[in-house]
Parts: sequence; C-alpha cells; structure tokens
Amino acid sequence: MINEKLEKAFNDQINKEFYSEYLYLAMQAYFERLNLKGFVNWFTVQVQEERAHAMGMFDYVHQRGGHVELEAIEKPVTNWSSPLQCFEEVLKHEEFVTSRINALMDVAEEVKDRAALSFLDWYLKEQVEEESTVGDVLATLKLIKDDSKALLMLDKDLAARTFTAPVIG
Ligand code: OFO
Repeated sequence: MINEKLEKAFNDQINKEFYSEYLYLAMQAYFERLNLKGFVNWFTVQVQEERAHAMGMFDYVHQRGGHVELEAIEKPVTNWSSPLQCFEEVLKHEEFVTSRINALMDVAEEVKDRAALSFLDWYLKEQVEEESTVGDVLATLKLIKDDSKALLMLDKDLAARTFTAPVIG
C-alpha cells in the first residue's frame, strides 16, 4: 500500500502532467494559427507524450493500492509573441517539471519507498531527454532569427517527429 503523503505527491504530479498536455495543446493551436504544420505535428507528439506520462503515474498509484483524485487543470497561456518565445516557455516548463519530479522523489525517499524511487527513475531520464530535445529546437530558432526560409526548413524537419508509446517504469 502506498504511503498517504506519497500518494498525495503523485496526485499533484498527475495534475502537472495533465497541465503539460493542456499547455502543449494550446501551443499546438498557436502553431495552427501560424500555419506551421511541422510545429503542429511536433506538439501533437508532445501532447501524446504528456498524456502517457500522466497515465503512467495514474496506473502506478492504482497498482500500489492508492487512490487517484483528479483536480482542476489550470488554464494555460494561449498566445506567444513568436515561435522562439514559445520554445523558451517550453524549456522553462520542462525545467519546472524536472524540479517537480525531483521533489516527488524526495518524498519517496523520505518515506523509504524504494519501489516508487525505481519507478520514478524512468521519469528522471525522460526529463533529461525532454530538456535536450527542446533545447535543440530552441538553439535552432535562435540561429534562425527572422529568416522565414530557415523557419520553413525547421518546420519541415519537425514534421518528421512520430509518437512511440513509451514503456514506463
Ligand atoms: Fe514534458 O515531461 Fe511530462 O510533464
């Protein structure tokens, strides 16, 4: 049976993961408005990944005999001044998520739940990958500046991203 404090911390993180899904869906809509279909595709995959992150924890809490209690999802920002500014926000958000996963692991450590720590290892590695992927797109956007031809080339690259359901834990 999962410790109550840890159950609450998992529930908080499930809410954050659903918020991530919602935020990236808002960004997907932003790129739809800009008619940049490769970016739209990139966010479509990102949205699916966030849902998988949330559901991985949702299933885990149940597997451990705990209860999931869903809370309201915060309204995300829905507009950005440029693709560059949008990706700056993506990186900031992923760094925030990393800090939350670390905090969740702190609770698992505090209540000496080694099984939960081992489960959360996957999320920690995933955050390293997420920050690196986002950092790459951000670095390219910084180089592009106002060059619309280069932006369209990046858009074409981002159209190639595909979703593979992760095996969590
Ligand atoms: Fe983007 O990693 Fe989950 O939130």
